[in-house]
Amino acid sequence: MFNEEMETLSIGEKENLQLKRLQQTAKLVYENVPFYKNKFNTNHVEPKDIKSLGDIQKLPFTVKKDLRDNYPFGLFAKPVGETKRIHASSGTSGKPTVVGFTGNDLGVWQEIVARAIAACGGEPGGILHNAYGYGLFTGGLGIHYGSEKLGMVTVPISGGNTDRQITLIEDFRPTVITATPSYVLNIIEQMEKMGKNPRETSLKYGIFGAETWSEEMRKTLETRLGIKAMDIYGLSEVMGPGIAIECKEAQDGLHIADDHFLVEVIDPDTLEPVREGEEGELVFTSLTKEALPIIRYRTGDIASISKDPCSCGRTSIRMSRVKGRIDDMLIIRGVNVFPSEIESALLEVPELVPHYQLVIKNNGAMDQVTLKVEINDQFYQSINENMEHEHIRFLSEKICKKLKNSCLVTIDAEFAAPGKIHRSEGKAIRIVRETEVSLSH
Ligand code: DLL
Repeated sequence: MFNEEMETLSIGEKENLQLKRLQQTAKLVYENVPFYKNKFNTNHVEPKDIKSLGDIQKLPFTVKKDLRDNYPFGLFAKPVGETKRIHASSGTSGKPTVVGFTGNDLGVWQEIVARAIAACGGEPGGILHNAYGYGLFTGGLGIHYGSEKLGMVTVPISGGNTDRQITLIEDFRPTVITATPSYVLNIIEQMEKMGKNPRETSLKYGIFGAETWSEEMRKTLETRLGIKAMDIYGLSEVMGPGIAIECKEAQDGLHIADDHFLVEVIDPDTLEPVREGEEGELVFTSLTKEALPIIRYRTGDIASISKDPCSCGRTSIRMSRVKGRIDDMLIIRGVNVFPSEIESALLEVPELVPHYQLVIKNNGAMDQVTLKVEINDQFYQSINENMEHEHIRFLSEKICKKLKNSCLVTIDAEFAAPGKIHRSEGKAIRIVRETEVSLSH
């Protein structure tokens, strides 16, 4: 069904396999992608120079801009007619980044997602409710085919239409739900509004990712939905969901599918590797991809890796939860803060619900940031729906102190009444320019 053997290879066997595949990949791109041939030549490296895994450092990095500059198919190693499917990510500006898959690539992707779902408790014959968006985004279809490969009955509900999601969860009785963590929170709240108890559904496991979320958010979702929640990581440029997955046994770091992807962690400023366990930017090289093999792709995601064995028995390298994207790091009076750190602090304040946005007023060397966060219903009633109430001021002081203690920054907090902060149906938007604040009135 899925390749358990690969998940428990000894380190030596794994490294032999990785080296062989790395050499093949280097040859594939050198011979078929002019962009890489030029870059290899500039670095004075040829595929035959890759004699050990450490030699990967001789190879050039790839960044998102390289995909954009070669839009749409310029980095493909196969004629587009020989591929089977195309996905794309919209990005914030300019052209989307386009990625392609051969039949073999799709097979590998299915397998790693099937492995991932199995690691989280999914079983053949069980029902999986897939609320990741279908379409060019890799979340929906990526999970879909992996789930089918595992033998799960797959409900392709996609994101949105929350009331219908709730009806189908009640009627079909799935055991696994897959969605962004922010959208799951949205579903939970809607259930509660409808007078239902989210803990009473048939759901047992959640597989959440595609956006940064904190350990505290995990606890919140697990408690409110009565499930075990696991983190799934991936990105379209490297493949899609399933590059790494937490196991339900340990819930402690994400197992990287390192038979298919080689990971490095670098200092984003010096581009030098950091020591094992230290945080840095994740960099991935695909080892088996055919349509769009990718060399040393700088993800922009901050995490660390560990080679320590996991209690579940898998031997793969594990990565930590992603702390955030380098682009999303705020520098507030000289202190670096990620939205996920602010989220962790907010979740400890009982008057709040974790719907928040960080509004950047001035994006120069120093960010001026205002936190917009929603208060919960109970608190809203206790202040008679009066947002000028003096308890709001007390709450503001309390949050300021909390953020000062836990994140070492001073951030002004503004409050929104329940339901007033934009709800996501996919990836939540946590950082907004002042002109883009999405408070609905
Ligand atoms: O988000 C693929 C995916 C779909 C992953 C469904 C997991 C579940 P992209 O749209 O290309 O692909 O966005 C990739 O999303 O570089 C990270 O910044 C972020 N991201 C993905 N998974 C996680 C996660 C999909 N578990 C970008 N934790 C990545 C934190 C994540 N950030």
